[in-house]
Amino acid sequence: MATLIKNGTIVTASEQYKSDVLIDGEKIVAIGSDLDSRAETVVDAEGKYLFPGGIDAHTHFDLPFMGTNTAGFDTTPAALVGGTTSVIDFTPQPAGMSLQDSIVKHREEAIEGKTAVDYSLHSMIMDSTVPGIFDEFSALVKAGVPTIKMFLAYKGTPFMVDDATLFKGLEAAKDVGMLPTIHAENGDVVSLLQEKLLAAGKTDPKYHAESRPAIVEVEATARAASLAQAADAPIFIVHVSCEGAMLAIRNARQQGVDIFGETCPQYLVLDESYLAKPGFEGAKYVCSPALRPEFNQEPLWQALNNGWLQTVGSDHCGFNMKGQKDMGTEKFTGIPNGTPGVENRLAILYTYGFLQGKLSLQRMVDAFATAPAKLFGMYPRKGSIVIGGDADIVVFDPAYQGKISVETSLHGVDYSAYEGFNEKGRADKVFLRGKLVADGGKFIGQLGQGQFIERTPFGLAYESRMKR
Ligand code: DUC
Ligand code: ZN
Ligand code: ZN
Repeated sequence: MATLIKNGTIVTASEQYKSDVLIDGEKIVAIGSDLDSRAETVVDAEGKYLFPGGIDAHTHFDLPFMGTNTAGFDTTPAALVGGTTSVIDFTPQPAGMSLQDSIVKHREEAIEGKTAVDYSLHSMIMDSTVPGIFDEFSALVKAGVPTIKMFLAYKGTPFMVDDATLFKGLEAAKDVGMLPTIHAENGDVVSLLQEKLLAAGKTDPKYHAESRPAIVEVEATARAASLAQAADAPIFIVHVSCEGAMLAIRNARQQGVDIFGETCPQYLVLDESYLAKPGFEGAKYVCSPALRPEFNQEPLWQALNNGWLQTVGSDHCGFNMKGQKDMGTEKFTGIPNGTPGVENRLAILYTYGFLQGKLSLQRMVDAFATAPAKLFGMYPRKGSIVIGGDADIVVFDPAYQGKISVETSLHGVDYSAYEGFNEKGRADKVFLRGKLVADGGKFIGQLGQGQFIERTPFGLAYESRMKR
């Protein structure tokens, strides 16, 4: 079954040009002008951009967290209508279970037969007391899972690792070519600040930001970078929320540390004033790291446009206000941390980045698709529009004008963090491995169509960089 997309403007991380694209089965088989083919389906993309299907390397579907569970993989059509065709989800590690068994369990129980997007998994240490946990890394790499998350926050839960564990993890990851990804906040200090605020009767959602100020993120980011340098390991810092943490990454990189960073749409367009909305509404915006004072947004856009931060992930974490966020009406520490956003990544980057002159289209495509594909071992199968690659393509209509609303969202959560935000341009048609799965904002695929993506180890790229 062949599809010809005619007259679109292909945008890659390095260029843009008008061209036709021929898809046969699941692959892109030709790119060129005036392609003449007997394709069964012809799509006229005159006046539209062709972007590679997005890769959201930071999602939490079906994550047990803070006493409840996030929305599951049956809500992944939200990703597709927003132009994201692959996600890399963080795999929960049940207490006492090995990392490998956790991967098998997450796939079998939460994902297979349910997911609409292609997916891969990061391993995630949630119980570092499991014996031999670092010895498992090489088996994870062999199973196509070459990334591991470690948390420097969430004291009092099994998530948080101490510096010794972090250092051991960095060394073990490096030895097998894994890329460690780090949640960088100083969990000890956050815990002390939380206690102090609650003791003073400061229980509203807005105190979430006071309990985890930017400096605790800056300190942990700089510490993680230093320990990566000490271990001679590469490192990827997730959800960079503030100028200081971005500068810590940029400085470490200038000193030769192989460090990379991600920011998220919420840190680019929302600020800490949202946490102080009337009543309990601020709970919608309780995520960690916390939303920051607005002045941090410009430096984050600048960092993306200059390549000081490489990727944008959503940190999608779908909790309802009713029945989940409201567990924290008495005190902000009871509010499950996280915001939904898997549907909105491209909309925010295009409308508030490109159209406002903060991000070139090339940098946008890189942060949205190509850089995550390269860093996380999915390139060139995913992440660009190339002959031989999977036909994951977004036909993007720049003329569309709308507004983001929970009413039209597919994310399966009872609010949108971007309610009322303008959406200029949108993913008009989305192809996943050659199949049209979203059309005009509607999901027209099937749950269960998503496939597991085995990823290659970062170490392959790392070694070639080191030999330069
Ligand atoms: N931050 C969140 O906001 N939610 C889940 C995990 C995390 O680190
Ligand atoms: Zn995190
Ligand atoms: Zn996260």
